[in-house]
Parts: sequence; structure tokens; C-alpha cells
Amino acid sequence: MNVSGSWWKTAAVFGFLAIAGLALAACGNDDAEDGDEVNEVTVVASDLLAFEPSEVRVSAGERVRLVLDNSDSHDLHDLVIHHIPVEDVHEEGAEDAGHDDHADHDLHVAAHGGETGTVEFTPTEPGEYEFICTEPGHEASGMTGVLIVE
Ligand SMILES: [Cu+2]
Repeated sequence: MNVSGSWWKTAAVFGFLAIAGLALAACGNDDAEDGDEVNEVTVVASDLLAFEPSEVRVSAGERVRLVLDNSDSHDLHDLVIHHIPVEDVHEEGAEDAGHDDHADHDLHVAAHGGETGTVEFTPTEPGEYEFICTEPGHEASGMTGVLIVE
């Protein structure tokens, strides 16, 4: 009986490990699929003081990677949305530059001339959100656009 009992315990342990392994593998697949769902959009900033495109469409609840392409410019430009409901904002670029007030915006990305910056975020509510460049005079010269969250 002892030998038999030991065999069943061993089998039970291996069975548990197999199920745990399958569960981990399933989780890993989910992560990979989430990564594929990032919606990358590029907005080109130019020294002509315009964004191209000036209208960007994304989906509520979907991860967005917004690339501010300033590679053909000489000046620093940024892209700021003062008020937009967003989650999990992660910015890479000229983070310490190009905005008038850190506390006064929900979304910001900046890039020095010849560089690009990116900001990842998840918009949570449909709506139309104006974005601007906060460098002095740029917004007044028409460096504005709209992010449409559907
Ligand atoms: Cu600008």
C-alpha cells in the first residue's frame, strides 16, 4: 500500500505541475497579443509650424504609441493635450523641455530638432481633444490638431 500511495502522490504532483505550466504558457500568449494591439500613430512636426496629420483617430481602451517625428526640423516642438482622460502614460523624448507647465496637461511629448519623441497611453473616453505645440508663438501660428477618440 505504501508503494502504491507514493505513486499516486508523485502522479498528482506531476499533474499539478503540468496544469501550472499550461496556465503560465496561456498567460504568456495573452501578453504577446496585448503587445501586438498597440496602435502606433506618427505626427510630423515641422518648422512651418504645422502638425501632419492634424487629425488623428484612435480607439478608447486601446493602447496608443504616439510618435512625434521632429526629424526634419531644426526647432524643438512638442505636442500637448491639456485635458484628456488617459491611463498608464509613458513618455520618452525631451521630457524636460517644450511645455509651459508640467502640472497643466495630461499628455505631453517633446522632441528636439532632428529627433523623435514617443508617448504611450491608453485613452479611456471617446471625444475630441485638441493638441497644440506650446513653444512660444507656435499655437498661434496654427500648430494645432485634434485627437479623436472613438
Ligand atoms: Cu512647435
